[in-house]
Amino acid sequence: MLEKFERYPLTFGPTPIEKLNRLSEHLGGKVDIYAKREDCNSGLAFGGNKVRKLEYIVPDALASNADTLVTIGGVQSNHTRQVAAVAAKLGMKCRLVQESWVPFHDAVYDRVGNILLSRVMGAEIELVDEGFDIGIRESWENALEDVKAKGGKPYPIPAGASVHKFGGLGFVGFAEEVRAQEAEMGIKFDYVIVCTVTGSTHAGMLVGFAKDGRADKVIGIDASFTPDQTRAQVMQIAKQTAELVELGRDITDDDLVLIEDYAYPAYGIPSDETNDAIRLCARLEGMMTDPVYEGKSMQGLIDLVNKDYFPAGSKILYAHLGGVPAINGYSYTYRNG
Ligand code: 1AC
Repeated sequence: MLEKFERYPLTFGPTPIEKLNRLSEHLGGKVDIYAKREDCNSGLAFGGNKVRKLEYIVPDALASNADTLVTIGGVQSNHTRQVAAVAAKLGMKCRLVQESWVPFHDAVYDRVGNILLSRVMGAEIELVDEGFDIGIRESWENALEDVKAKGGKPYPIPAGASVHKFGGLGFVGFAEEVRAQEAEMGIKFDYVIVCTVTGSTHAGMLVGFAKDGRADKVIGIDASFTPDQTRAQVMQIAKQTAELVELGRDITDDDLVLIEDYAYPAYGIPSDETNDAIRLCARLEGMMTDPVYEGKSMQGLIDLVNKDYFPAGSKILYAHLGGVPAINGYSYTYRNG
């Protein structure tokens, strides 16, 4: 599906798929849970899902002769950290707008984790006191203008690399990669679980899995707590990506499954149940998840298995998107483990 698009390699290659035996057994052995480890996809500052997306965006950035990647996210954004790493790797400058998307006040929240890594990688960071919104932000547009005013040539990458024209392609590639791995492993996954916020990870998968009739088997777990906006954005990106890759059919509302039940109490704030899921997964599998993204999709996966949402015998692929560095911002929450 992606042959006609230029790709700039930033990842190690196909990401590993790991069976989570102890978690599957702990949940009653009714289903088989696997994880696809996007958190292990690259040597670029701990990697993650945005690196996969950026592989299809970087050729356009290079062709534009830009000298500065400009993007936006919350204070503990994984996306901004991955853009900073890619800029460093390419020898470009990086300007990050980091808004106060998360009402969390750990004393070191803006000093550790993702933002620490971005600073060490040389990104110029602007903290902006604005709340959560996955849409196009004035602060980001101002940063683009500011780079120009100072004689630079900015390349705009929106939040999560999501509403970029090529933002969905990386995760179309994820679906193709899973199909090849299924063939090697001699199995087929019945469901894919993915955390959904800005939308292009989910949208790309949806288009990629639509090719073999599995779009509605991609189960998005909303972590935005603004699900209507997230749903609309996933649909918009999926439709546009479907056209771009010439899927041959439109994406419709029936293709999109987004479960809203686990994003509470707010974007970036873990509930007790999210924290329980993070601890359970860490203690059974040594697999770390985080309080913003994967902790919530892990909570959703566990709860859905417990509620028998998946028929017995299902094979479930949990997409680990690589959000773990954010956990450092929550040191007080996990002070006793
Ligand atoms: C919200 C895009 C998002 C990030 O890391 O900033 N996942």
